[in-house]
Order: sequence, then structure tokens, then C-alpha cells
Amino acid sequence: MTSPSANITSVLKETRSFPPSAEFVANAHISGMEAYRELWQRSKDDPTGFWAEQAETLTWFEKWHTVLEWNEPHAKWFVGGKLNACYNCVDRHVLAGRGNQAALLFEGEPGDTRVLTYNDLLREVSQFANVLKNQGIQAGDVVTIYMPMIPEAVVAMLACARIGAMHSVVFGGFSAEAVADRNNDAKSKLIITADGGWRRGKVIPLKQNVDLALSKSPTVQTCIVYNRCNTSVEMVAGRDFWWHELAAAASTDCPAEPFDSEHPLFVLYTSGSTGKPKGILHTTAGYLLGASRTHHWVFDLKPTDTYWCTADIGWITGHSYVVYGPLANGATQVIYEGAPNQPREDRFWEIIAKYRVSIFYTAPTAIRAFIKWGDQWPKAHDLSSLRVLGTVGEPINPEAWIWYHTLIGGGRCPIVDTWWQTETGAIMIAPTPGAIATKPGSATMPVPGIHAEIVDRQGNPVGANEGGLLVIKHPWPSMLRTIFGDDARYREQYWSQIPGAYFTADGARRDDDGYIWIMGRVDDVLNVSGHRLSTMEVESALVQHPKVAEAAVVGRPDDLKGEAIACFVTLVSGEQPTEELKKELREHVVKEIGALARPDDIRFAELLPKTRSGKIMRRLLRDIAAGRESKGDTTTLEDFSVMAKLRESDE
Ligand code: 6R9
Repeated sequence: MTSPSANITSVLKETRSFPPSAEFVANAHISGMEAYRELWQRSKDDPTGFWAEQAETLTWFEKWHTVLEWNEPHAKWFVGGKLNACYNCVDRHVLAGRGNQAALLFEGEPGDTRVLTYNDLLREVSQFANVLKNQGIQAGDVVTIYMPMIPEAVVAMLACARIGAMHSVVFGGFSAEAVADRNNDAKSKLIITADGGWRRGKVIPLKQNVDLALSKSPTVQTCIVYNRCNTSVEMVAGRDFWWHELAAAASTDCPAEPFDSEHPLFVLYTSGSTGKPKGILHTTAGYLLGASRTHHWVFDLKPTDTYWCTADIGWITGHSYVVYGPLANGATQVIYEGAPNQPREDRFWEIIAKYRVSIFYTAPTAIRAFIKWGDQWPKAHDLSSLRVLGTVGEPINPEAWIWYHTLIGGGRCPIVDTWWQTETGAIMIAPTPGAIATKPGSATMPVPGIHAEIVDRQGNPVGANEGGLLVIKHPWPSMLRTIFGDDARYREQYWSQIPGAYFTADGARRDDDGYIWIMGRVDDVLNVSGHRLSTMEVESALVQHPKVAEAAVVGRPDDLKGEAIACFVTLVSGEQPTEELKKELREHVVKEIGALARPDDIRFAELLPKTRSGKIMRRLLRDIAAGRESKGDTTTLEDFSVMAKLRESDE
């Protein structure tokens, strides 16, 4: 881990403040600052009492007897309770007479559309749950989902939840190697995919990747393929089955079974500071409660809203704010399959106008791309239906915030900048928009139930405006329960760094008004276009190439992506540094991890800067990659000429 101060420099002084309109406040679920403070204080004074009240918003088959059993670092929430996450997301809305309400308004990239009501969702999910059962899937089994953003991806997740199987969703942009690694780590039994998915007018060949992955995934016995693009794929007899054929033979009746509150709901892999992604494990009741309550508070969802979160279900944002949060709350939401610039740069604005979207949730990296594409695109559309805008995934720079506020929000929509992590399961720090005035670039204050602090390495709170480490002081329902198959790593990474607190690995500061400003990771995790990627993952992909001796990977500031991937590579003796080889190495990383990890810069070096004890001095490499002078201490550097040579080796 680097020291926090290495990452936490140049803090922008941003003083503008944007209070919600009186009308917004009057109609908000949490209306006014007093109401927020009262609710938050109540949650701090009596966390279990507070969460027990909140848990009444879920539908239980059996009520819990103990709200929280906490044996640090292991939490059990709502012990003794029984429920079904899928029932909460689907059945209960149908039973309440809302079966004809649209749940999913699907827009495919080529322009095809479908509407699934809650009735439709119940039928499709029940039928597919029976398909899984017919393939021998039981409660506790792991099922991999590697699909495009189509309604069947949501159906597949909910079908797993219905029968108590854990899903492990792998983002469609990951490579076959990455799919195989995740299959093997989770010991997945079955994989659900599609022939392909549409992206920028082309078909991403998902099934082809699965074929490669399955040659290295001995635990996976079955593959179910949804026909999305009508492309020809190879079907292995006895292993591969068409979704539509299995579904046609399955009953649509599959009652939701009761599961314990702590029954595992899913595992989702994310990058940590080592080369091996971590399987973050979430369980049923606490996760569902966190996702649904934060969705209610932060997006201020009303029955009249049309909600759209642009995240892919391959990320935690897709899990919590496309599937579990909005569906538990009975939302009507848009899901869109493809790229924001297909066929043109106004696809998102066209969709917002077409469906009269009122709540829109996206990432700063997308906003920066929209800015680059030009104001004419949003200006050509009627965006007057919007009333709340959200961002997630990385810090949003004030310029992008103001553009979003003005061009997209017409100056009237609160922007909820939501800070959270795969591990936290749900939004932790964000404005409740009818209460907290927003400031561009600040995620503002913790949501009710969350006790966030900024501390030094010893765990002592730091003063106002001092940079420190962001920690969470009390367990919360949607927190990860462990790292799948590696509880020691769970304890070590999250609960051993700072005494008595969950360590987020983010730096932050609090200003004089008590607003929290997130300052980025303090570990070796990159944030590339809002995607988490560990420098070690890219390094280990590079050194797997036979011509590479050693590699060091660092982040370089990038206007569009937030961070770009800069690689320093030394070659085995006898190999020549050529442009061809750079290309080859880029493709090699794409093959090992996926296109999202494609290196931006590759520099060949004779040597990497190391300390006398042999540690690569990444801080210096970061300076070189960014084209900066190195200001910090270089006295521990073993060989000074290395730096001069590296500076000459410009990309
Ligand atoms: C939800 C999600 C988590 C990391 C997190 C932090 C960064 C997320 C942010 C933000 C500043 C925000 N991050 N939201 N930084 N402001 N609003 O993104 O989960 O993929 O696990 O990434 O992303 O560094 O630690 P995940």
C-alpha cells in the first residue's frame, strides 16, 4: 500500500453549493436537513433498532429473532429470518396488484424493443428457475452468468435467487481466460450465456469465449445459450443447450422457497491489490435491504418515476441498482443493451426523451465522453422529464458535474454523487437529494445507517480538511460477508488495517461543513473508466508473455478515462523492443483479462527503478508516466541512471 499522502494531493477548493428546490424538498422521501439528521442520528444511536425498523419494508416468510450477531469481522444480520430475494423483487408486486406495471423497458442496440411487466417477469423467472432445477442446480450451487444487457440477464439472476443458487456474473467484456479463472475459483457448475450481444453495431462473440473458457473450467458441466443475435455457434452435444428449447419444456410454476437471511445470494469478482481477483460474497436479507433502502432514499423513487441506471449487470452497480434495489422497490426501469454512441452520439438522450426517464444514473467517465462529443447532442432532445441525476464509480470533476447539472439536468435536478464499493453492496455516502445541498465533486454525507469516519493509520480521526483514510465504524446489513474461499484475506484486507473499523482503501477529507470529499484509492487499484483493475493483474498478465522479464504497471491521469494504464516492461535477454512487440503485448493483456485492461502506454526499459531492497518504486514510475518531475524522496533508489533512461523512453 502506498501512503495516503502519495495519492492525496491537490485538493480542489470547490465552494459552490446547490440546494434542492422547495418543490423537490416538499415531495422528497427524506424532506429537509432536519429530517435527514434525525434519521441518521437515530441510526447512529441505535443501529440495530434502526435497521430492524427498515427491515419491515421487506417481505419475510419468517421473522428474524436477532437483528445482528457481530463477531468481528463476521456479521450475521436478521438471524432466524427467512425470505426469498426473488419473491421480494417480483412476486410481491404481482400479489399487490401491480402485475401489469412495466418492470423492464428494454431497448436493444439495433433498435428492437420489449416491455416486460411484473407479470411477465414472474412467468419468465419461474420458468427459467425450473430450467435450472431440471439441470440439477440446487440451493448453494454457483451459476456463472456471462450475458449481454438483455432482459434474460436479469431473469437469469432472479431465477438463481429464486432457487437459492449463487450467481457469479462475469462482465461480457472480460476474456475467456478471465471467465475460466472465475469459474474455477467459484467452482461454478453451470454457465448461462448468449450467442453474442450487440456493441457498436458488431456482435461480441460471447459463446465463442465460453467455449474457450470451458476447455479450462472442469467444474462447469452445462452451458445454456440464449439466442440474441442469430449468429451461428458451436453447440457441444450433452453440454450446450438452447435457452428457448429448455424453457419451452419447463413449467412456469415455481414457488419461491424461503431461505435463511444469511443464505449466500451471489459472488461477484472484483480487483484487489494483488493479481488475483476476489470473489466478494453477499448474502440475502442484509444485501437486499441495503440495496432497496438506499435506492429509495438516494434516488427518491416514486411510483410515477421511470428510472434508468446505465450500468452493466457485470458490475456491482448493475446488481444493486438495476436488479435488486429497483425491482425490490417495484420500479419501472429502462435497460439498454449497447454503446452510448450507436448509431450516433445522442443515443442516451434519445432514450431518455423516448421513455420520459425521470431518474438517470451513470458514470463520470461517460459524462466526460459526452462533453467531448459536444453539446449539440443533448440539446437536440427533450430532457424535461428528468428530475434526479446520479453518478458512481469514480470522483467526478467539478467541470463534468456542472456540465451534467446544466446540460442534462437543466439546472433543476439534484445530482447524487454516490460513493460505495462492490464490498459495501449498497450506496454508503451520497446526498439524500431532498435534504442535502450538493457541492460539485463531493459525495456529501453518509446515508442513514452508515457511520463513516476519516482517520489516520492508527485509527484516530483527523481534523477538518485533513486528508485521511475512509473507514466505516459499525457493521451494516449489505456489507460483504467474506471473500469466497479466502476468509483470511477478508480479515486481513478489510478488518486488520485500522483497529475496529472496515478499511475502504479510499482516501478522503471532510470539509468545514461536514461534507466528505473522496480522493481516490490508497492501494494499487486503478480506476480506468470507472472499472476497478489492479496493477498486479496487468503485471501478471504481462509477465506471462515469454518475451517479458519484468513489468510494472501504474496509473496515469487521463482526461477521459480518469486513469490510463501505463506499463514499464523489461525484456528477456536477446529480445528487441519493437513497435510490433508493443502491439503483441497489448493484445496479450486483452486476451488474458479483457479489452478493459488494454494498456495505453507501453515503455521498454533496461531496468526498473528499485529500492535497495528490490521493491519497484511505483511512485517514480507514476511521475514518469504522467510526465512530471519527481519531487519526492529518491534516496532509496538503487541506480539513478535508470530514471534518466526511462524518461528518454517516451511512448
Ligand atoms: C460502486 C463501485 C469501488 C471504488 C471505490 C472508489 C471508487 C466509486 C465513487 C468512487 C469517488 C464516487 N468510487 N464511487 N470514488 N466518488 N462516487 O464503483 O464499486 O467497482 O467496487 O469500485 O470506486 O475508489 O473504492 P467498485
